[in-house]
Amino acid sequence: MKIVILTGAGISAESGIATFRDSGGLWEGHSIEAVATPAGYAANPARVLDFYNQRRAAARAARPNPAHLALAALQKAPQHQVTLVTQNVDDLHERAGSDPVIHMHGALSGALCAACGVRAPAPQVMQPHDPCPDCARPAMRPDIVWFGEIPLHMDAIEAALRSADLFVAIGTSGNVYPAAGFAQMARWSGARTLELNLASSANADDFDERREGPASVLVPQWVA
Ligand code: BJW
Repeated sequence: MKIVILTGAGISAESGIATFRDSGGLWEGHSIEAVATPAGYAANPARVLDFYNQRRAAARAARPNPAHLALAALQKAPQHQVTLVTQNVDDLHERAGSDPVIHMHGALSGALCAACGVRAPAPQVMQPHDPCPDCARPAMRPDIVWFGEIPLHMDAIEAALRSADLFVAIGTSGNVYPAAGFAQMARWSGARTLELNLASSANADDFDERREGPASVLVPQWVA
């Protein structure tokens, strides 16, 4: 079976990584415009880098939970072809053993030169005006997709959605596009759609089946 899985912040919540829109989530303590837009970065790079430096440290201290581990096991099962797409910028899927993982919103482990476009590993602590290892200009920024920027690997994701038999969304609120449109796209192409989430999402109507509960319980149950 061809399965496309989309994960969001909810899958890493039980590893201790804050979500965005839940009570106590990241957007309660930070303005989206200030820390997750190119304009916010241009206005105050130190504030944005501090936000991502803190999140890089939090992700490093976290460990994969049973939901990440179950998906890694499913991806290895020979009877399925699993495309794992995550909106998350942590590396908990990789640390659970998943390979490949499509990071459509970038990764905390990466840095991107805003001048020449070269990608490089991010230092644990990024500072304003870090020099590019290739062109030497002081233009390194987090390799993260901010609002108004184009998500990564869209061609590969759309191809997988078009041929999927099953689409599964795990721990994502369905508020941010284009990811929030994937269930509908997969459905139009004939896939069954399943949502695993602690609570109802904004696009709950796009799913043939919904199961509510914590990812660390629901995902291993579904994979078994
Ligand atoms: C649990 C749980 C547990 C908790 N177990 N579950 C008007 C209409 C339509 C679109 C737009 C519009 N105006 C602007 C747009 C586009 C815009 C957009 O969508 N805006 C909306 C706010 C309306 N999108 C963009 O700008 C994107 N780019 C784009 O569209 O380019 C055009 C283009 C597209 C395609 C092809 C060509 C061109 C870019 C979006 C970038 C998003 N960036 C962020 C921040 C950067 C990454 C980072 O810092 O980490 O990405 S925003 C933030 O939201 C982050 C996340 O990846 C993303 C999604 O959040 P997620 O994962 O859903 O988390 P939460 O917190 O929202 O939800 C958590 C869920 O978990 C909840 O449902 C809980 O119930 C659940 N949960 N604990 C299971 N234990």
